[in-house]
Amino acid sequence: MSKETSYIGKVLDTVIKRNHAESEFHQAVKEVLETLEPVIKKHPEFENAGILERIVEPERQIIFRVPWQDDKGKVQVNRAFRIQFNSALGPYKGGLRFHPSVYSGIVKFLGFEQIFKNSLTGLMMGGGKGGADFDPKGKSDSEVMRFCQSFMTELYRHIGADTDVPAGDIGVGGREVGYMFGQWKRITKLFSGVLTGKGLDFAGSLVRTEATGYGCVYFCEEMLKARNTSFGGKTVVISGSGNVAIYAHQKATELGAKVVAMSDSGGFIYDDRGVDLDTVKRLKEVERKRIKEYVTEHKSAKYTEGCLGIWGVKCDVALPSATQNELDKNAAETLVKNGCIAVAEGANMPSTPSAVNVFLKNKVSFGPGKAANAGGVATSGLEMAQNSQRLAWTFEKVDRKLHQIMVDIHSSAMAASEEYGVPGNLVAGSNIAGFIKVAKAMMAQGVV
Ligand code: NDP
Ligand code: 2IT
Repeated sequence: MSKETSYIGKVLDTVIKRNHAESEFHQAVKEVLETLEPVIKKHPEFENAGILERIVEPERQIIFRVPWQDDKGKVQVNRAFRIQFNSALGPYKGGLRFHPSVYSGIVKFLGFEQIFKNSLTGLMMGGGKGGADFDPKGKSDSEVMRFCQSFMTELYRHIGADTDVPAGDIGVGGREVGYMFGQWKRITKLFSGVLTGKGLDFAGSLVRTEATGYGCVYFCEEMLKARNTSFGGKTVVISGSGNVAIYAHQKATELGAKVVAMSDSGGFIYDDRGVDLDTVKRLKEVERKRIKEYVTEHKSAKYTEGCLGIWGVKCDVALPSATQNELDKNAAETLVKNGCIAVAEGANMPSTPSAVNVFLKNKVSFGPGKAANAGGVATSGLEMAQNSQRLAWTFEKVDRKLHQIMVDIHSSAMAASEEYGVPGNLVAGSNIAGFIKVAKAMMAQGVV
C-alpha cells in the first residue's frame, strides 16, 4: 500500500471507529476519499496539516429533543439534529430532512456531501445539514406547524444569516420552511435570510422551488452535449415525485424529452404517452396523496408496487431523485442492458457504490449528486444574496445564473478529472474540484 493510500486508509478506519454503525456516512466518506489519492500525492502538505482528519469530523453536532402535541392532545417526542460540518468557505448551509429514517448517520452523510457540493457552486457557503425523525405524512397542517415551532424553539440558538442557514430537503418544503421562519422571527425579533426556500411573499427567491430539478437537467444537458446529443426525443425515467422529481420532469419535457415513469416510496407509475405533470403536481403538492392515484385518472398508465422496479423501464436517461441507495447494482445493469446512456443524480447518493461502478465501466455518462443536484443549494445561495441586498431578482435572472452555475460545475469537474488522470470521470472530478477549494481555504485559515 502506498503512503497516500495508507493515509486515506487510516482516516477511513478512524471514521468507521468513531461513527459506529453509521453506514451511510461511511459510504459517503469512502466514496470521496477513494478519489483523492492523486490530490494527496500532489499536495503532501495536506497530510501534515491533517486536512482529511479535519474534513471528516464535523465542527459541531447538535442533537435535541422536540416535544409537540398531536391533534388529540397527546404529547409526542422526536429527535432532531443539526450538523455544522465545515465553515471554511462560508456560513454552514444545507437542508433539513423530516423523515422517520433520520438518524445521525443520515444527517452526517448529507452534511459531508454538502461541503463539496457547496464548494462546487462557487458561492460563499460551508457545509451543514439537519433534520428530525418526524414523519409529516398523515399529519394535519396544525400538527406540522406545532412540530416546526417546537423544532425551531431549540434550533434558533444555533442558526443565523451569517452563521448557519438551513433550507428544505425530504419532507421539508415551503409549508415547513414558512412555519419555521415564523417561529424564528417571533423568538429573535429579526427578519433576515436565516432560512432559504422561503415563500415568495416573504423574501423567498424565484426559481428556488424549481432549482434542484432544473439544475439536474441543466447538468445532464452538459453530459449529453459531451456525447454530442441532447434531451430532444429522449425517453426519461425519474424516480420520486417530490420537489426534485417534479421540476426535473418539467425541464426535461421543455427540452424535448418524454418522461415515462415516476415513483414514490410505495411504487411507480408507467405512462408511455408521457407522465402528465399537472396530475402529479396536484396529487403530490396540493392533495399530498400517493402516486398510485395517478392511474385512476389516466387509465392507460400502469402502477406497480415497489420502488426498485422503476429501473426496469427502458429509457435513454435516468434521473434518480428520491433517496439514498435507491438504485443498486442489478438496477444499474438493467439500465445499461436497456440502452441507458446517461444518469444524473437528483437525489443525494441514490446509486450504491457498485451501481456507480457499473455505470463507469459501461461508459454511461454519470453525474453524481454533489454536482448534478447542486442547483438547489446554489439557488439558496442566490436567495441569500438577494436577502442581503434587500432585493428580489426576476425569474429569468435567477434561472440564468443557475444555468451558468450548472454549466460551470460540469466544466470544473471535467477539468479536474483530466488534470488528475481520470478523464471524463465526473465522480472523481467533482470530488477533487470540490475538495481542493475547501482544503486550500482550511490551510490558509490555520489549525481551526
Ligand atoms: P420530497 O420530500 O419533496 O420528495 C421525496 C420523494 O422521494 C417522494 O416522492 C418520496 O416518496 C420519495 N422517497 C422518500 N424517501 C423514500 C424512500 N425511503 N424510498 C423511496 N422513495 C422515497 O423531497 P425532495 O424532492 O426535496 O428530495 C429528493 C432527494 O433530492 C433527496 O435525496 C434530497 O436529499 C435530494 N435533494 C433535494 C434538494 C432540494 O432542494 N429539495 C436539493 C438537493 C438534493 P414518499 O412521498 O412516498 O415518501
Ligand atoms: O441536499 C441539498 O443540497 C438540499 N437539500 C438543499 C440545501 C439548501 O440549503 O438549499
